[in-house]
Amino acid sequence: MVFDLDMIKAHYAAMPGRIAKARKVVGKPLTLSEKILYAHLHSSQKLEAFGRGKSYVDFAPDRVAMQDATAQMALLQFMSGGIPKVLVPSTVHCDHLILAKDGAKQDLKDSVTASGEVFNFLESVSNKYGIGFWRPGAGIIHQVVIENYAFPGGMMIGTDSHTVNAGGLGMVAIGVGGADAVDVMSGMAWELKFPKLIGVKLTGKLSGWTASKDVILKVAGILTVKGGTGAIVEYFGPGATTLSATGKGTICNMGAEIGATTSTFGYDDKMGDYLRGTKRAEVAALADKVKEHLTGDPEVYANPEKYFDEVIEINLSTLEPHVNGPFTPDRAIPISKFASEVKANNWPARLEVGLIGSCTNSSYEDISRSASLAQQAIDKNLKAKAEFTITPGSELVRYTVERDGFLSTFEKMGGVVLANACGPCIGQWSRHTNDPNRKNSIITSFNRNFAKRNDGNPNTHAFVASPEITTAFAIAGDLTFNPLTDTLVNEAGQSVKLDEPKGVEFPPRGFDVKDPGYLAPAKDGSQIKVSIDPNSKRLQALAPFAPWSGKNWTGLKLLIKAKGKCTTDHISMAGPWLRFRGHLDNISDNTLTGATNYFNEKTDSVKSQITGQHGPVPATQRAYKAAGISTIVVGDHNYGEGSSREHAAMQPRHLGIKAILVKSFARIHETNLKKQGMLAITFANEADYNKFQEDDNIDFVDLTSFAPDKQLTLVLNHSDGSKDTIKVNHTYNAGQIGWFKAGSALNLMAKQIAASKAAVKTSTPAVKKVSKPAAKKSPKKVVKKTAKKSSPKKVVKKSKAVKKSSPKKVAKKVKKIANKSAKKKVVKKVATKKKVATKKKATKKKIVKKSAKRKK
Ligand code: MIC
Ligand code: SF4
Repeated sequence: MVFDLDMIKAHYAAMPGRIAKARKVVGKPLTLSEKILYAHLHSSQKLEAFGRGKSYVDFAPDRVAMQDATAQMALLQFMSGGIPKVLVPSTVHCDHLILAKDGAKQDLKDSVTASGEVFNFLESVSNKYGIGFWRPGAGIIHQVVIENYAFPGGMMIGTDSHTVNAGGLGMVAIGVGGADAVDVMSGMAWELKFPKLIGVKLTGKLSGWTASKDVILKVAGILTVKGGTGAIVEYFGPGATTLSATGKGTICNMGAEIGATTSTFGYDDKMGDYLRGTKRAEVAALADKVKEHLTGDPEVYANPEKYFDEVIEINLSTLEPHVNGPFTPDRAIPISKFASEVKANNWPARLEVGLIGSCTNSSYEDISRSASLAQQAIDKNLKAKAEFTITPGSELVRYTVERDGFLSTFEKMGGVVLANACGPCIGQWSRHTNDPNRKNSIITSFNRNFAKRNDGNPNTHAFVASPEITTAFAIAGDLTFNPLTDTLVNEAGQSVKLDEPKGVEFPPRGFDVKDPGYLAPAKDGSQIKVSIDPNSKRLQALAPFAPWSGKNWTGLKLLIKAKGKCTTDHISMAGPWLRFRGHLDNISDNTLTGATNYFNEKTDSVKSQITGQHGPVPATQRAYKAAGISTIVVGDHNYGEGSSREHAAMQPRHLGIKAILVKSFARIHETNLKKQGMLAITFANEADYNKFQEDDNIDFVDLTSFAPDKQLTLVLNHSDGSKDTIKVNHTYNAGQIGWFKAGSALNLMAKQIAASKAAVKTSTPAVKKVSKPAAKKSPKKVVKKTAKKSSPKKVVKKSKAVKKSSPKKVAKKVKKIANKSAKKKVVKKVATKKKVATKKKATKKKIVKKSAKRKK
């Protein structure tokens, strides 16, 4: 089944022309990333040579994906926007809310019971608004996307940081917060700072124990958790074309761990094979026809230093397997040095659990290579010394590897097959342990290993490695074992050695699946009712955040000065808290509970300036809110690293925290804060972090002149009567300042939609006055045009309306106007675009119809 083939066709038809124009304007050969970005400019975005790391640019992504834990908030926001149906192909995937405990069947059943209310909500919202729905058990979002939706040269966004996985099929796929998804689903432009470009040249060929995962483990070691911030990592070179598409996906997936905006690879035969292998031969044939546009220009790859901001070279032939961790994904250790590191750091050498699979590493290739080791363990009479779990990424993979006997091989080795879901990767793991605080080691083929992430235990040392290395360690049960060189003693007391893993990229008998778990939405969902029980503990309708008062802020208290790593897991923990992802007030009770207080080095213990006592962060903040006292959070580098969860921004906002001041932000989190109307600011002088004292009263003295590229000034009034005045930076552009003033991006959007609706009511046709957007057509428009060709009558009827009055343009127009925050003008200007207004409803209906048709 090929989804949205018309959209892909239309995109490929338009891509060469768009790229040629962009090349002319930029004035030099283009990287793949630039080709994809320039080919996806929003219709209202003027084509120019954008400044990397500087220009804010409006894009029109081809599709949106959301997973259950983030979709709840995204869709609650979408519903409040008043748009009848998504205007861009979108999907929801139920994967995060499934608790791993006893094995796939039982766990799925239990989770569907425990989270039925949420799954039903997501299903009915999807049905109503034209969103494809993947049921619990269908698989993990990124594996399902690469198997069904990703296509070379496409652009998508997803409400999960590992959306980047689709780079394995040559997409620019970017993780975002739910509010961004709302923009795209509503047909508005999606804004992104034009990324910098990091080129990674791969030479040589993988062999033996080394796997694709080791490429990204190595890159993470080189670039660290913030080295990719604001950049796209583009892989190329002769080594790149030797890697399978899913191997490329693994590399791109974990690119989220270096903060990269995304990672991607040029289209090659391996991608074509994967498309054909997953029953998308039509897409492969289309891609083949435009293949020179689906990779960087030859001049770029011949002289990468001239075209990328940074270039890294890795020789796959000499690359060693790596193990990264514990507690951070960028502590990269080659396998030859791992045993000595384990000993030198006193990490627990006994391995308790090895976990393979997840969205990062669960291809047929991964599973078959790991199964070859499991088979050896059986053949060589070795008993696995550690527990071992397997998480298939999708039902397609699970069904196929079960059919081909791999799952039973794992089970013979003592492995437990978990549901096709995130499970232990996101703390949805009811781990069998007698002491939840014991110091212990686990190893996974996942991507993240922050403290407490997998099992909530701060003393679990989680290491990340390839599935092959993970399986070998699970057999050995000992982290000082080197599978490449060492022997193990089997049940008969003999010394045996594991041979190199072997596997195949594709199932020799092809992929198969009985029930992929997909539900197409209703063609017309207008009659579907979505109701939220006001007494629900899991779901809560959203109330808009209050707009900015227009005044400077004075007398803010310091809620917490966070020390060191403060990831989104520290700000809004996952695991058991995932159950409240649709209930903002309930989930706010975990706000910042993982952050370390600089003043006492404890987590979830801050001093209240009301009582002088120390207490939990959420309760302290709620007391401030109740007393009408505003607060600020201060933090370190790369604040908000990790997940795309906008809860990490919405919760502080909901609890009354006004500003987050840090040394640096992770990209998605900074945007999420801005979108939710928070003030996200950075120290102009990092050392000023030290000036904050526990009892400070903080004043913002020039917020009333908040403007792009202009520093803000804070006065710290210390309890001894002394003061410090400090400068802070921000990256808000004029539009984003509009979000701040309105209270949130959503507030502003709702205002604009209301204004455009009002204009629809009051205006009369004046077609000729509509100004034509200067730049290119959005991909969607091309789809419409293509479709039109097949029904000539309609072409005549629709062409003007479609051209001039797409809701997208109306929305964009209104957005632009509203950004100037002249409410009166909005109405006036929109009213002069009378044609736009009168045709709006009709056009919207037509588009909606078409997008529904495109769904399978
Ligand atoms: C993760 O891997 O951390 C998650 C859970 O998938 C998150 C999304 C979430 O918090 O819901 C992510 O990566 O964005
Ligand atoms: Fe799920 Fe883990 Fe992948 Fe996030 S990284 S989508 S939690 S499997």
